[in-house]
Amino acid sequence: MQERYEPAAIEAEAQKYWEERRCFAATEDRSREKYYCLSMFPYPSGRCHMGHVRNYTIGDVLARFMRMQGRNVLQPMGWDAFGLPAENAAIANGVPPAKWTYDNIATMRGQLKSLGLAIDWRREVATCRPDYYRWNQWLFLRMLERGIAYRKTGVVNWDPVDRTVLANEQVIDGRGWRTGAPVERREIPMYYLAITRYAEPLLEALAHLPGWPDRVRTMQANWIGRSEGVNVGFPYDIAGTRGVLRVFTTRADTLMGVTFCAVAAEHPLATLAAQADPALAAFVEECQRRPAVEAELATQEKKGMPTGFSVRHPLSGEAIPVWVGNYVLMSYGEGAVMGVPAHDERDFEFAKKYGLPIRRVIDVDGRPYSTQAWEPWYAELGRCVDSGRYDGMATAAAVAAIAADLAGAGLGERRTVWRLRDWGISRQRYWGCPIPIIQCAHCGPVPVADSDLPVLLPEDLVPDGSGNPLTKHAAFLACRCPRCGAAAQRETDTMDTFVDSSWYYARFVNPHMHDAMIDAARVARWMPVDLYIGGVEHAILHLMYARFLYKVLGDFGMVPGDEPFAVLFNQGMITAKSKVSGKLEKMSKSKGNVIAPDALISRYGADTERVYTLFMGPPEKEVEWTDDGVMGAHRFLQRVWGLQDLVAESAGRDGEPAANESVLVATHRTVKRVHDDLARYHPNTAIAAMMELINTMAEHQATAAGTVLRGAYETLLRLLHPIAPHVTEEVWRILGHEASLLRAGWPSFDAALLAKQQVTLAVQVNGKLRATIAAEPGLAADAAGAAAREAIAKWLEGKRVVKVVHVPDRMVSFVVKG
Ligand code: ANZ
Ligand code: ZN
Repeated sequence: MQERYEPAAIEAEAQKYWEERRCFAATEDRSREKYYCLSMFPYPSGRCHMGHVRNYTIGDVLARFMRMQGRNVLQPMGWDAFGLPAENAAIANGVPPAKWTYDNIATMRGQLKSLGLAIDWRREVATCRPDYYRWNQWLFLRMLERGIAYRKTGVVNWDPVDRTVLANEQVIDGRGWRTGAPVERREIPMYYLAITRYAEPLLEALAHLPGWPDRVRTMQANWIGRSEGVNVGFPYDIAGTRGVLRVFTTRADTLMGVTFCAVAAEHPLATLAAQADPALAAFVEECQRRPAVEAELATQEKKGMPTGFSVRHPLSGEAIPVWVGNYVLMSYGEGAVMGVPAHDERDFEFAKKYGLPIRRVIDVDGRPYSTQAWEPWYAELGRCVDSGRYDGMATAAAVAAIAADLAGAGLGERRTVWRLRDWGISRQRYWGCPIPIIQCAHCGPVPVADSDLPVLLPEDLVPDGSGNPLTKHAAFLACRCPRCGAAAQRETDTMDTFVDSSWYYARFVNPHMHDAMIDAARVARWMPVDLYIGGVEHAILHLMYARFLYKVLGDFGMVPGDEPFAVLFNQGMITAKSKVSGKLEKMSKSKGNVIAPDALISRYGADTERVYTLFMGPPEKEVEWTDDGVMGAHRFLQRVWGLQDLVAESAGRDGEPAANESVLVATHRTVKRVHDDLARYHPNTAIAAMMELINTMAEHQATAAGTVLRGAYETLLRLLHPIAPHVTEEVWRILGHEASLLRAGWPSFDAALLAKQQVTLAVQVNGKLRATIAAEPGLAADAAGAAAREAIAKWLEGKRVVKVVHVPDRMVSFVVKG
């Protein structure tokens, strides 16, 4: 009899074994195909949570799976170590952010090691260390030289509690994303990175990222927000001054339906009108106090005031009143709109409120139009009516004709407008990478010389809540102007931490290089990242900034290709019943529904934790934590461990042919399934397949041959290794193998043997037979669905799948629309 399954001892042993043999070191081996597996590095907030465990275990499964298949694997880990929480902890506890951060890193590193992740820890980086952030500074200076980084005074979102500037996307419903405080507007000088210069390539490349989830690509495309339209000029003569009010519209075909124009509160015409009108001046000021957030503007109540001015319609010559509207953004298009209440919902609401005329000029399939209430179809494309010579024209033709007529009159041209804004990176915070600039009274802002990098951040300051302590730190502030030599002051703003995380993936390739940011030859070997895993909360900002800086680095000749991440995988959330609401919610301290990874590891072992988090469901889906599930995972591993007995007892026995055949076929089938499941990132169904193999082995434990059962067992250990590395490694050793399972190779299967056993699945689309595919019997619904999709891909093109029906071993049927 084997001893009991004792995870604590087994896992300590296995981890020691890997460490001593440096099993996880990523050495460059150009004879093998590379695989760069990267999980988004964590913020060292204190302790790891289950979200981290899920994220990093999925990555580890793929890294080990690829290793066993002979790929040259790089799987590193580091720390996104600058940022606000460290400062807030400092304010609360009086500990310097540096100490708090380094302590947290030590704790979390220990926790990740206890999970048995196959990480090359020699490559660890922390963005708060000078040997990392000096390259932020170096890169900033290179961008400054080329105008990609520049200084500009701008209106910013000011969080009055954190006393810092927030990016638009850090403002949620008009409040700071972290503090929840209502955001104010302020004007200060800042540094920007010209991401808008890259808007076109950033958008274009999305079409060539098949390894990215569609929804992330859509979110990125919307964020970049390319709009094609027409700039229309409305001439005016106001108090003796002639000019043209320019507006941007995507619906030039509605030009004959314009009944007013609206300008932003910051627009020169608003300023002019406000000079003579105190009520308007007060309204303009009220509008300016609002946060500069677009999403907010879309939903807030529409408000406006007339300027008293009017402009002339560029085609009809009719007088059009000009209003100030709180829903018009100064920073988009021309900061002014032509109001077409009949076909634009915002304009409709505005016109209703202020009694402005509504003039319908688009017919949509002859549907009856009423100005009583807004209907969404009013905004649809259609044909021009009541529009003079444009009557009957469909949208595209009308836009072309109107644009041409406007151009002829010198009052319009086609234009492409982008929603994307340049990236303001200055933060009035202490715990971040110092911006390498010196403020000289004579020369203005002067870049720090390369030879003086890094500009070191003092690590012993304790912020007290009254703003950035660097502004009071004489030793940090004092310096000489690099240009004129006069006494000068250092810039005290630090960089947005998204700068740090925009290029760390490239630093892992040469983390200890002292004389350069990136070793171009080695980066060319490893980049792009083959699999990038992380939460969907990073779908826009982090990924956009990382893609942007990668393109900049590419222009500097430092990295290969033009995209950093070939495949992106977003893992789903783990939920548990909230102690507060009783509902399923994301694990969080405030909900009292957190399960601590360490407690689980010390009770059941890391392998149980890994198996459970992987078995809970497809890794991209949200899943609910259950204690029963944990026990199930643990029992599965006990069974795997206990199979040692079965193998020992059957040794030397020849077995019955039918039993041998069953076990053999099951083994080969499991190899194929596990391989396919892991290759499509579904360890959950791979685990289910292995459970079936164990059942088959148990069924024939008294009748199958010893060699067959042992073969099945050893195959199982290899297949299970990426998922439960410790117990498999230990049993492998007990069975007498010298080398690590990581080097045992990935098992192959006998396709001919499986073909004999295959069933035929019919694949239908909307009730019509479109293909048949051969599959192993008992194929799970999602695996069958995936195989079927591939076979009928062309029938799904441009369609939306509304339903998939799976009849096991017989049919997969798709219902599609569109
Ligand atoms: C007239 C019109 C008629 C419009 C109609 C729409 C529908 P996207 O697609 O997001 O680019 N717009 C232009 N500049 C604006 C600004 N600074 N602030 C607020 N709104 C602005 O949106 C383009 C449309 O947004 C433009 O087309 C304009 O309204 C509005 F039936 O012009 B449209
Ligand atoms: Zn100077």
